[in-house]
Amino acid sequence: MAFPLTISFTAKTKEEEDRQKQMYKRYDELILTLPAYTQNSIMLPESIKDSPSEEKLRQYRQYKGFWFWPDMMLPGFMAAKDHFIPRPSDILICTPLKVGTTWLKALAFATLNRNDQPCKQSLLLSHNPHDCVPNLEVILYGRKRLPDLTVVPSPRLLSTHVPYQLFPTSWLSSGCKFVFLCRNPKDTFISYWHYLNKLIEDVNHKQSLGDMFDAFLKGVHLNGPLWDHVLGFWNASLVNPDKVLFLKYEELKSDTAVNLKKLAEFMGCPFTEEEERDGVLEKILDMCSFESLRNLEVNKTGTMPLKLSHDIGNEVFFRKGEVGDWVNFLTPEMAQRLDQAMEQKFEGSGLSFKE
Ligand code: PAP
Repeated sequence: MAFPLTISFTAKTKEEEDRQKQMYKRYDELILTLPAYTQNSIMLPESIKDSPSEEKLRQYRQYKGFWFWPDMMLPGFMAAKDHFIPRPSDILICTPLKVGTTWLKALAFATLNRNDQPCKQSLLLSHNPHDCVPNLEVILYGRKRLPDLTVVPSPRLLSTHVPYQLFPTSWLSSGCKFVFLCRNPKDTFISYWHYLNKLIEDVNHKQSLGDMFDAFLKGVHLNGPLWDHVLGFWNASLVNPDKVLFLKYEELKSDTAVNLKKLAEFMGCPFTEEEERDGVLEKILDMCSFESLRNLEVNKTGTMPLKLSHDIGNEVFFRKGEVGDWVNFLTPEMAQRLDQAMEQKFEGSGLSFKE
């Protein structure tokens, strides 16, 4: 496989392909036995009818305490959990949705590959960051066939939206590194609300802010409860700071250079004094800025291969890119409820999202 994505698959014979299809079928069967949240209530598996693909965006399944899209994420995660073998040199970008993953992927990719691909020749100029740093559960293992990742040269830069608590021992003991990014929960929620309603084409199925807000506070949020997702990585970063780097979107915004240096050091490729003098860091920051990425042709007109009935334009990943946009959507009462809930959840952890 070369990056960006041309995935080669492990199955070389028809028999092996059939065996893998059977395996994915078993995952699907298991997923149908999981509790679901749909149409604003948690439903038991037996009461859920098979639903069209768009409805599956509004329906989550709960797997080991976390909520997932049943179609687009869970089978892929189950396959990755059982078959992905991390190398000690791998770097995994780990995020809940809508916290700045696209940006972090661009920064990490540009930094890690800066010798082979100086900014002027970067693949990021012609490919969306999600194509350069593929996601394990949605893209690589989400196609009902196992990808052959052994052909990818080290260090492999991959990503996942799966919470730390669900990582199998094989990932945790592999020695690979995890870079985690999170964001103020109010902005995360608002960004996700916009995103979901972009993915849902049918106007009758668009999600109201109020319904989604109530669900969010109950913990029903893609790859959430958000607080558990964040705390999983937070606690791991305290125990194992060499293996888990914990970053916040707001800090990345307010001092991108400092955080980029931190990221480079963590990935094992610190910027040299000479590089700093030559402005290598600034060039990466410029190339990965919201305006630069958003204005690239590929991000204005390109599309993303999500398993939906319609194409998703790459522009969906570049909405506003601001801190505090929640204020334009949440009432003061909603904001207060969310703040209080988060304060409670994070109490005693040493983690906060004070503004
Ligand atoms: P994903 O989970 O679908 O990959 P993700 O990239 O994590 O999405 O989050 C998208 C958010 O990051 C968007 O925030 P908004 O909805 O509040 O606007 C998007 O605008 C923002 N974003 C994307 N690229 C950048 C960037 N280069 N700098 C800052 N923010 C960015």
